[in-house]
Amino acid sequence: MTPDALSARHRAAESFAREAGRLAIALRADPRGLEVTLKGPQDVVTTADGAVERSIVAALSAAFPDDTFLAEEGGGTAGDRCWVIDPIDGTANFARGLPHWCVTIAFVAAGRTEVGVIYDPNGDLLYSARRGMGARRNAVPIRVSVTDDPARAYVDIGYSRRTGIDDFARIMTRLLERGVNVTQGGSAALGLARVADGRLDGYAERHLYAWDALAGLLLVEEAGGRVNAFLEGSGLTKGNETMAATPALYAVLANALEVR
Ligand code: LIP
Repeated sequence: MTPDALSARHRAAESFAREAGRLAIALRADPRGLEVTLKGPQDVVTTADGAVERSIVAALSAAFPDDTFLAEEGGGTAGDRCWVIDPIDGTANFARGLPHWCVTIAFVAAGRTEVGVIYDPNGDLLYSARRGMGARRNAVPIRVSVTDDPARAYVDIGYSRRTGIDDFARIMTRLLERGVNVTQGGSAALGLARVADGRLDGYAERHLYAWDALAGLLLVEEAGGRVNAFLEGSGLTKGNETMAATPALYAVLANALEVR
């Protein structure tokens, strides 16, 4: 793809992510209320997720009619030029009015993430990365933290019912035994964005879908962090393990998840 074609998609992702965030806030505030349902054990979805996703897909497909889409609610097919969209990442928080959720949009070309955008409408923070061109928060360059000591590290470890409780307990135990401070925010994308801007030192989760992870992983990589090869194998369509951290702490996460 030409640099111009990627720049056009980068700008579009930024403006459509902002618009989508504002729509989600408006739907959340709508007195007619949100319909909240479960699509699996503790896997929450609201009427806003679908509405916001349709608005993003409509805008992007009007701008780039030959591109394909893979989105959390509507699914899709992963072509050579593919938009990967999670309209509301952290839906469980969103449904409860907890301000820890975001809009996340990634663009994958020829099997590689080229653009990643995460918009946090609660903080009005636009995280944005383009491969090879660094990462920014509200247009200001960001870097991962310099933390290298596990006893000073603060990481976010995600969990879903797609993976085993014992496995999660072992991961937490290994990290706590290393002296690491652990939190669980409930939004993988926002957790990864906060690793990219240095406010957290790492994020890991046994299984995430591409729409949860890709934009955040590119942000961390472009901010000088180390990430796993999420798109290896069938990562784009089936999801994968997710690990992202400062270069010095990556091995601590990999050890906790027992992966190379
Ligand atoms: C969520 C992720 C979270 C994970 C949840 C879910 P959603 O995304 O952000 O890290 O633990 O299972 O996948 O469903 O809110 O878009």
